Amino acid sequence: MRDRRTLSAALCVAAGLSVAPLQAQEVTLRAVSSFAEGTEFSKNFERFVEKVNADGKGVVQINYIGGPRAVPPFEVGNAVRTRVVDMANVTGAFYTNLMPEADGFKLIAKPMSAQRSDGTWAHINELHNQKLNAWYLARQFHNVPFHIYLTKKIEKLDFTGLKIRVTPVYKDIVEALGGTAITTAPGEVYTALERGVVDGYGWPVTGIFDLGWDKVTKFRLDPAFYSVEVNVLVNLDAWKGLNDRQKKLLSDTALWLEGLDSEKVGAIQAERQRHAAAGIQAIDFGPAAAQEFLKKANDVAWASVIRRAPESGARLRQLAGN
Ligand code: 173
Repeated sequence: MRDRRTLSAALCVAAGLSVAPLQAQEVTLRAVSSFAEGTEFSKNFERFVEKVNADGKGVVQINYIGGPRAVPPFEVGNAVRTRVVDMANVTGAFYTNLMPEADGFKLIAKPMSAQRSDGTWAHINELHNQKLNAWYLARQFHNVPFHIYLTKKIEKLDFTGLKIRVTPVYKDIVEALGGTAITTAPGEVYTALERGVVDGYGWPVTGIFDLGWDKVTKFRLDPAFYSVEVNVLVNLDAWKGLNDRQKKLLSDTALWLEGLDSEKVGAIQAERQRHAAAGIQAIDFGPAAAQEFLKKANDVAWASVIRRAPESGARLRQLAGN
């Protein structure tokens, strides 16, 4: 028996094939985050990496290379597509060039448990398979909304004359309110504010303290809107190369990661208090204006997604139910 195995191994080597190991080997995946290391939208992914590395000894490991110093945020989607990296923590807003529908994910605020059982996850996974050569392993922060933050007070819901830093998340609503949208990566927000290149910026309710933006922020415009989405993607070839045990460990840990969203309910309240304590004033024009703002934000975003991706955009809207 031993001789035969040795012989077949020798033949494989001679034929240029790798020798099938008796036990599946540990696989190491290279991962990056599109957000700075240790900041709000990297932290839970970093916990995910730690848990995979603890639970996956001998099965699967993640080599976390780090944040945007490794790969610039708007290039992370392409880095996953071409397998420059095997895995990434990245928002769809950073890869709308490859997948215009990705701009619609912010309009889907259902918990991931619902998205996984009602076909939403499956549809979005298919989009990632086709357009990004990626497996949609997890989505985080469905219950965290966005705000527009300002350095100047406004007297009504009108951005005329204001320059606002955006990503695709906020571009349509900023322009619909008469503002000038200037796209930058998160890493350029502080300097843009400090130099007066912009009068405000879009960002989630959480995380503005991480890079010191509180020092150059005076107002937070209410209401909050949309739903944050930061996804864990795996290059599809890398995913297909994993065995069932490796896939299961990653998938189970992905569900655990999505479950961490429940921590955000309390964290958001605490963050709003922290804004107030830092002297960041809420601007609120009352319930009628809020309703009008939310309707406009929803309408312009769907119109924009459906214009760029008529078929899958319409399907996404159906799944979003709004
Ligand atoms: O503002 C941004 O850079 C952005 O689009 C985003 C998306 C998800 C989480 C944090 C920021």
